[in-house]
Amino acid sequence: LRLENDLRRALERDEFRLHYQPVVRLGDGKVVGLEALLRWERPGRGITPPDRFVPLAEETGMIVEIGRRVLRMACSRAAEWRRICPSVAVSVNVSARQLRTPDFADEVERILHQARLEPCGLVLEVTESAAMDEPGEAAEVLRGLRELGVGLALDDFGTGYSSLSYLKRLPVSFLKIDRSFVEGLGGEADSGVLVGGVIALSRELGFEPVAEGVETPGQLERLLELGCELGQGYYFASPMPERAAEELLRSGARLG
Ligand code: G
Ligand code: G
Ligand code: MN
Ligand code: NA
Repeated sequence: LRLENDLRRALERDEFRLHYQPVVRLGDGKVVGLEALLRWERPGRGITPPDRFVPLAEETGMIVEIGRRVLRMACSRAAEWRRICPSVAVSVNVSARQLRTPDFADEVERILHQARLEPCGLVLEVTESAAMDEPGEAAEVLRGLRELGVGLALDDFGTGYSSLSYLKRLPVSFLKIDRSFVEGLGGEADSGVLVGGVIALSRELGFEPVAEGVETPGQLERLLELGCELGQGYYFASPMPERAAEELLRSGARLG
């Protein structure tokens, strides 16, 4: 209850900020996207990461209002950044609860319009379990979003239990390979067969694979061998404040 009140106050005081982690082309380190990651910045108390408050925000429904703020912030940033780097897209994590809001696609459309952002400048990341939850409804909302022209990514892939026939019907552009798979690459018990399988499955379904949690040059090398072209992780860059992300885009620097 204490945390719930604090969250309400945080909304009133506008204490939510976004950090951004670059998504890069693995072949040359070019920044092709930025994933927005929510941070709660409390004066005098430092930064609270999302796993400490997103679950409660979901339970209480506050995630709907927080998520709206997140989308507004990310879309206005994306519109500015596309003037620096016209092909860059910003990804936003969307929770199951938001996806079940019946007019979610209309809201996204409104926010894109207000931010003057082309739909292709936004990618919405949905976890495999959120996409699966009440399959009919989620798929319907996802189709509405897809019709708007926003990109969709299936996040944390491999941690859920999606049926192949269901996956095949999802109107998704990207499949993000969960970092637990990437972790085992290039080490002693190399998980290359597994990751290779996920990459093949992804392409078979028409989804572009994106590797998460790339931390070492060995993992990068194996991902390239396995035909994965996009990724993100500490090896390239950690999530960074808005200002630093903008400087990175302006510099045009390659990462890695
Ligand atoms: O940034 P960090 O690694 O601490 O993120 C932890 C988790 O919080 C990740 O699973 C991420 O998807 C989730 N998350 C980050 N930002 C948001 C957000 O804006 N909305 C929602 N619903 N989840 C987020
Ligand atoms: O669930 P989602 O993929 O949205 O979570 C993103 C989270 O992963 C962020 O909280 C981010 O801080 C974290 N993250 C990003 N890169 C790496 C990495 O290379 N290794 C690890 N362990 N975590 C990472
Ligand atoms: Mn994500
Ligand atoms: Na993820």
